[in-house]
Amino acid sequence: MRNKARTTLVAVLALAGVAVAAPALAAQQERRPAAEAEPLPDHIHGGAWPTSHVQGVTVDRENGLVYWSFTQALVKTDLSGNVLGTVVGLTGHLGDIDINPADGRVYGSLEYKAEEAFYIAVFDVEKIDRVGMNAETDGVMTAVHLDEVVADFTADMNGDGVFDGDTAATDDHRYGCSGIDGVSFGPSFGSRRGEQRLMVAYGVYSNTSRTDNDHQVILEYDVDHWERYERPLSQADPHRSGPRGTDGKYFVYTGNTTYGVQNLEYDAYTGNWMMAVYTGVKEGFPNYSFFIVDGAERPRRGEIVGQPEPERGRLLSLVQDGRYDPATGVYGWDFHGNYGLAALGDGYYYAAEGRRIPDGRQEGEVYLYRWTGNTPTPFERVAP
Ligand SMILES: [Ca+2]
Ligand SMILES: [Ca+2]
Ligand SMILES: [Ca+2]
Repeated sequence: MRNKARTTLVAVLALAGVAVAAPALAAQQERRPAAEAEPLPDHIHGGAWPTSHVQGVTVDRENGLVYWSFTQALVKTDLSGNVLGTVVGLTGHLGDIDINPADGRVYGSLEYKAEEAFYIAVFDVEKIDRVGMNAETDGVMTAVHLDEVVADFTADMNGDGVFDGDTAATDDHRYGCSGIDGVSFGPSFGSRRGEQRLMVAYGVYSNTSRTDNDHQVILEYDVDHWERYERPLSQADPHRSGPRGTDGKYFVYTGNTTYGVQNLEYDAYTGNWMMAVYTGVKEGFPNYSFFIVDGAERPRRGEIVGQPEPERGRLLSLVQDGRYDPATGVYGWDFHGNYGLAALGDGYYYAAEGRRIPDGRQEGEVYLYRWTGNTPTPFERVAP
């Protein structure tokens, strides 16, 4: 990365007519087109905010921009961490985010559990040009409601006529669904060159006393015609405009985790889907912190094991590498990335960290990693 920065600088000096030590021919070869993306820094600080912790990051390499989800705010910075604007006033839970390559907008999971309302928030990020823009009234955010999530979240699984609400200590919530968090654009499972789809992963409550919560659940949506559903969001009166169904629903057997897939990220470099979680606590499972879904393998129909009534669905496979637990057949790795994970191309990634600082605000930052494929941790930090 540093070498690249240096060669670019040499090229710029050469273009500006400044004498450089390199021979003219070499300098010419080092010229890069104007659209060449800025080099990726080893570290970017996303600021400190009066919010909960950082939940997701996504990078617009072409324009040198970074977007940060801070649970109640979306923050826009450049690659040096200079704040260019924020969207605030979210009273729900903004989770993971991703840029839609087709329209350049940022899509994120947004939950209002008490209202039983679950959305994909769509941020018109080009319009974010100052700190403190309001999510409801400044025309920078719309939302699309996901009925499918409500149906599973509110399912009265023990049939007692009562939905127990936002609690892990219940048999309610189909598949243990606590809402949604991880999101990523990428091709349909089993088709690397397919059209880009939005994949949305469930949150799953941690509960060791039931067997129907051992899968990650991923919903697929074709967002090409979502304009018809997009509405500004009034949080006091949450709308229900969105698609009835999904364009696919998939299950990945990992064992129960604590709140499901925190960060979902399609990695074009490996062609696989990465899932960073808060580890599970169920005995009998390896409780890995990081899973990778094989993006090349077509989903296969099979039993979604552990359900109260036998149920079949479309199952995805974990990449058969890394750590392995023979008792459950689960593969996985050790890595964080559950506060933010952005695949940058060419085997480079930003992984986020965050913490509360003494004045009560939450700071977030990312470090640059490169893929190694090693076990137990398949990434190494570029700068120690
Ligand atoms: Ca119930
Ligand atoms: Ca999260
Ligand atoms: Ca993501």
